[in-house]
Amino acid sequence: MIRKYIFGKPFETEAIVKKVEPEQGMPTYGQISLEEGFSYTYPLAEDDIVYGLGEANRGLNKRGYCYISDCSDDPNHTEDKRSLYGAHNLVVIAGEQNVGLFFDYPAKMIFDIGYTKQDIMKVSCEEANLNLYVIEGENAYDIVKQFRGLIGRSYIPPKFAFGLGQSRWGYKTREDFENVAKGYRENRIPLDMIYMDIDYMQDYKDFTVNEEEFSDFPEFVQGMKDQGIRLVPIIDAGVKIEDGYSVYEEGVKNNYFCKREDGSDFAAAVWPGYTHFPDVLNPDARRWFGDHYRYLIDQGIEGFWNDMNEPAIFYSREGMADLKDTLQEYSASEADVPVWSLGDQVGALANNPEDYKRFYHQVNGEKIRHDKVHNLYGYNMTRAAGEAFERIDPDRRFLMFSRSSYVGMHRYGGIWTGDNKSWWSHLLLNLKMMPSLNMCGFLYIGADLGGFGADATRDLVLRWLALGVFTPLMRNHSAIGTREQEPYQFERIEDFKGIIETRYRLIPYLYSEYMKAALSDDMYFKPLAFVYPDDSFAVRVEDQMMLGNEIMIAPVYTQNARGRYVYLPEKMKLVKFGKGGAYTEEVLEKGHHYVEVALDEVPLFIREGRCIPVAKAAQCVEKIDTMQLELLGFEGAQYILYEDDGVHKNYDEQGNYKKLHYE
Ligand code: MIG
Repeated sequence: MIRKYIFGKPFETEAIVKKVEPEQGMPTYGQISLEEGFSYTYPLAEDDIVYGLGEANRGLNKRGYCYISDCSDDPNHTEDKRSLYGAHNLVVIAGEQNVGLFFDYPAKMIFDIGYTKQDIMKVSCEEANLNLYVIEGENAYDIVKQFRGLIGRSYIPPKFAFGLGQSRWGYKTREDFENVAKGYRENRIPLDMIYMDIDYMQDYKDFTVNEEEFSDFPEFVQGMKDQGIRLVPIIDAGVKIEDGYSVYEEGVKNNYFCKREDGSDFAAAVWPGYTHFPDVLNPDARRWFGDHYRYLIDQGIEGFWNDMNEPAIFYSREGMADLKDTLQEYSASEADVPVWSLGDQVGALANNPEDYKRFYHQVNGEKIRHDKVHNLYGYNMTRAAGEAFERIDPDRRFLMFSRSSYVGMHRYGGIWTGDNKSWWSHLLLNLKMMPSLNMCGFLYIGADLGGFGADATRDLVLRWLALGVFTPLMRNHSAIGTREQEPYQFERIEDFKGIIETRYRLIPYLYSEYMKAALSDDMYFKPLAFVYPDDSFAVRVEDQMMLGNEIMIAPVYTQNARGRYVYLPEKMKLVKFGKGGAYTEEVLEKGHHYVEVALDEVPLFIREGRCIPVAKAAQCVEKIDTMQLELLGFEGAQYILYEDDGVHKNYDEQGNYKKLHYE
């Protein structure tokens, strides 16, 4: 049962696709106050669990902290952070009373979930202009499924996007990319994608390629494809201000950039120097920006990642002018320079909330200040691309994922979780975030495996890859200046190869479960609580997840551990995949177990009475032989395999399903 309540004059975010007739009056759950902006208060019972918030910090159960939906470019995801890159305003309270709440509001929103007062959840925002959806259901899982029906089908990538991707900020020359391909292929390690970070562009200009390095780009793209590798370029939000650069000139001419109050184009410095932001909330500008992806598609590109779309700002002209004034005052004065506050002032230039009040969008003839719709920017940049793909090649799927997002963007692309660090705690954060993202519709998801910032160690990369085996987006990415972390940079490359081969062996199953989840508005990663709601141990487990309908995963996330404790809510078969196609199997009874896991192993647990298909490893997704599948699990079980060509959109055909029997 879904009820909609309208407060004030909401901005239509288009997060929801299903029409719900609004109710009169106030919801029966919780207390609403419209005295100072908007606030919603809900008393939490002792055993209530609060799920949701998608890409947010900390645990699966959000109780006990305060989170703020305010899309932020913050590369330090420490435990005290309240905002990350996304804004996913769904919370689901599970307990005696089960209720889901979606606050469809595009600006900053505060979720105080038992932080100020332990037993009170208070959700608030500055302006009482929003749509509130209240979902009643039997349990949290049921509520999530209803919510997913409301927001529309999740994005489906091409099948090659289930292969491994290698990335690093700093690959620049043609040779750099060729060396990555060589590093993989010479060691016979599977690989499907190499990501191109900002250095492939000419002076960081969107929709350009550095001509000197890539004199014949289509030939280079094709040469990689011949090795089974797709190149996936990055696109940044800001368009460089430069005379003669056509994207810039078109945008200026047609008023497609975000403007200041006085009507001039707003300038923000990012990688290219000063840039303008395409006004992707304006349908005409969105169409124009999206059409530019064609430039790379025409050269053989089939996928993209959208970055810096919170949008991130290093500094604005206004911010820089203020700072220069301050510095001048200091230099003219005899008094001591307050060094600490000077440092803070310089730091505050970047992603300054004041800058978000300095530019405007044009939406359906209305001028809207950016801060009032801030959380919709990344969503609409990615939507620009998604809508363009529909026009460019309506039957074809493209790979697309974004850094910033809002609910609704899940229909156009996936997300990666941004600039994590090579820390063990971030491996665990990666795991905990996945089901929450699924609740909000984001299925094609993953973190930078091995960690983006800071120096990785061999064991961390191996353990993180062993989790990445299961995330739909499996990509090793790292920051410039950090230790190189491609598999071939470490000793005993065969250990990396073994783990990555296990991914490829599991792709028929992972893809099939992804597709089933996407096609029925379901989850790919579920908390144990959603499958075993009556098991009091299972409902509190946050470091193990259900994947699809057959398996549970329990990655190792501590350094120097030889294994870990795992809770089995029912009898399961533990399968440990090792190198060279080897695996061991063991049936374990319901209960707590210590499971040994070597650094080169990938464990998974098959539920009683079920089985999964496993293929032979291959060098890329296209080479996986899905006619030769082995079944693992329990005798007598059967599995319905979903399979399609992985390229087109004929998802709903009967022939895509095949019944497999374990005999
Ligand atoms: O200011 O393009 O999150 O993945 O490597 C940093 C360079 C900009 C941030 C992205 C990261 C990417 C990096 N970008």
